[in-house]
Amino acid sequence: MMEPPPSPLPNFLRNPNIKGMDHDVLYHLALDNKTNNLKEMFSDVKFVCFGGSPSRMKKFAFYMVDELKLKLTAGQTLCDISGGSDRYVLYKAGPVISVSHGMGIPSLSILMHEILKLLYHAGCEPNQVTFFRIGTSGGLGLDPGTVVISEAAVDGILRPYMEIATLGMIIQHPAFLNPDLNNELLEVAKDTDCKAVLGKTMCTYDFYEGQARLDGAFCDYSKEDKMAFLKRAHNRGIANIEMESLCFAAMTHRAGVKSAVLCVTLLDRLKGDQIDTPHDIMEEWQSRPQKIVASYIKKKLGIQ
Ligand code: R2B
Ligand code: URA
Repeated sequence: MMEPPPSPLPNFLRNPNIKGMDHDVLYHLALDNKTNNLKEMFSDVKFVCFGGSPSRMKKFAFYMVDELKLKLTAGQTLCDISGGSDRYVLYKAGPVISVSHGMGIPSLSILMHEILKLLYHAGCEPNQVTFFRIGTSGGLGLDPGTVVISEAAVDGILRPYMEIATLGMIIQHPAFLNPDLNNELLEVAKDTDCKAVLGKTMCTYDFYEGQARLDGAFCDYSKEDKMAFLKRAHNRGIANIEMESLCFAAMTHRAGVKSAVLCVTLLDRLKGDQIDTPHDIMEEWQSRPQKIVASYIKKKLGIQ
């Protein structure tokens, strides 16, 4: 595996324009730095947990309230701080933000810009905050329900960078994740009832053709082509396939923020394409990355 280049000096923002703006609207989060006292609201944030689904991230926020033994007084509940927008949900449980990112790189990328700006306005320090993506994926040769901790993220043709068309040019942003954090997460996972493995993650721009499915609305390849592609990827160390890890790894690396991607596998893509596991089993599987991250956070905060 390629050695990570030295992380750039931690800095949520690499944009001099923001410092010169006295009003900054985080449009998709329905927050801004004038109406909202972002320092008061968020300066104590130490962990930001991202996941695709709004309801899953709401559940995770309440789970963290229990795990961190936070006291909600009678009549109090957590509210969606971004409730003024229906793009993402954002909850805060003590030092933990739980936020939904929708599906795919474009949706995550918009959110990531606004979360990094939010933490900047709140006065947080990049090297004091850790980001997690807790999500779902299709596995390669793994029992469904296994959690994959991504050691690297690559695109659909196995390249370790995210490409963004910027000013008419393709700019490549290298995607790197933190090996020390991954090892700590693997250790923590051993104390849970969740099976976790380290592996490379393929991040695609599409769920169907991008992931070599045979069951999309279009399919111009054979089952043999599909299997040859997936087996080739598997032989090169790809353990799972999803749709955001590349952006997550690239943007956190660019900001100098420590991050990890933990995705449970919902099926073995070497055996099929359709996700038809009963809802209750799937719910339990989806809680597994949450359990590992919650244990890690508790350990860091010294909570038993
Ligand atoms: C995992 O699941 C979603 C597609 O079903 C996508 O957001 C991803 O990465
Ligand atoms: N998410 C994906 O992107 N792919 C899968 O196969 C399952 C979940």
